Amino acid sequence: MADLTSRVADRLEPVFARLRRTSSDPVKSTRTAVVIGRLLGAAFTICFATGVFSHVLQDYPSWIVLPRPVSLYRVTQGLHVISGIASIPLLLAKLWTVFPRLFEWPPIRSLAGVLERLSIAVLVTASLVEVAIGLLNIFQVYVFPFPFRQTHYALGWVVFGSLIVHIAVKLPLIARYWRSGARDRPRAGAVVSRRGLVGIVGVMVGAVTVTTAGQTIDALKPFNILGPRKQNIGPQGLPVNKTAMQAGVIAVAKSPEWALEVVAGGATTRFDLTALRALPQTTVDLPIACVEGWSQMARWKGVRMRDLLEAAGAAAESDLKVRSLQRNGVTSRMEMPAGFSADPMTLVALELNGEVLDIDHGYPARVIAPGRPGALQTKWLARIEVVS
Ligand SMILES: Nc1nc2c(c(=O)[nH]1)N[C@H]1C(S)=C(S)[C@@H](COP(=O)(O)O)O[C@H]1N2
Ligand SMILES: [Mo]
Repeated sequence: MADLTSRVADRLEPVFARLRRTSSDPVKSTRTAVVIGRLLGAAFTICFATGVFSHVLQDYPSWIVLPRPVSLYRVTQGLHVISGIASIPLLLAKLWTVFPRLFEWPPIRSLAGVLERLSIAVLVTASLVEVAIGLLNIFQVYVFPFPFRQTHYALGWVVFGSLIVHIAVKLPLIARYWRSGARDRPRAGAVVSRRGLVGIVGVMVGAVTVTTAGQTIDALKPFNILGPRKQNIGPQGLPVNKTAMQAGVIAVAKSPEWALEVVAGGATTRFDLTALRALPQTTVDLPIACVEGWSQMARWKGVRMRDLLEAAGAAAESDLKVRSLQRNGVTSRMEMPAGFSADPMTLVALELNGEVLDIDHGYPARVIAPGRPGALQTKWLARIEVVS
């Protein structure tokens, strides 16, 4: 057995040595790994914090009602997707830099060394899968056989947890090579200087950011080449997440029989469009901020949720269960904590940007509330039930 191991090792060592030599480059130094690592660490930290925030908000916790500033979620989710996209070139550059270390010899030196390599394997794998499924989600490709949000969230903890372990293990090196004066190896013969490399990575980060961030940052709108949803493009000047056709609601939404049911204390009150239009109308400016990273401000007009609840004999401040005409899918139902139902900016909207709601934006009536993820701004309302 020992004989076999040493024979395998004898064969493997020159292979590793060759791979190490061909993949090595003076620019792939510890200092470079630290320089790119700090940028990647910053991007991952922003992405993780905003991601946890978004995940928690989507579970309608009544203990976290944050309606102001109205664009808070727009900013945090914009940052989530921007930092996630920016982390992709950083991650690739980091892997390129440390790749030769994969072929260090001997590969197994100590138990601590094995554990460290395992934690790096987890960090690398989880990071690659996390950014890949995140990217697919931005492009609305839900091909994976698992629920996106829960998987992306769980993996986020794996990435962040193993990142903390990685940083802790590498702390002495990080401290030594943090400052720009730190020199590690002579750099003659490098394919590119460190400055050059950081410059190239910077240009790549800039390019992917500028060509996508316009889906949420108004000033970058003209450069939004890759973001799938374009600001101001769509019916009534607003992008559409899912059309009425895709949701299978055209006939029911256009039916003259339509009426919004408000269920409170065992009694059901039906409000048809005429009844809704007869209630006091309020206009608010509120953004749609989609989890997929696009967002846009819009002007909505309709009935305040609190006014509607009072017209149905319920308290303005009520926990609600909201149902869409749409039959299936997570967006067909939504819960609204009392903190939002009582908010003077929360509307059952009937109009968008000065016109009767387009069918794709939720005609005859939709919810629009301040500071909530787009996925909770339910379109094609059918029923609002007071839970408590
Ligand atoms: N019934 C229903 N409501 C819905 C959705 C949906 O698919 N079905 N999509 C939600 C999502 S994810 C977003 S981002 C917003 C987008 O609103 P818009 O399509 O009017 O721009 O609507 C939300 N309301
Ligand atoms: Mo969304």
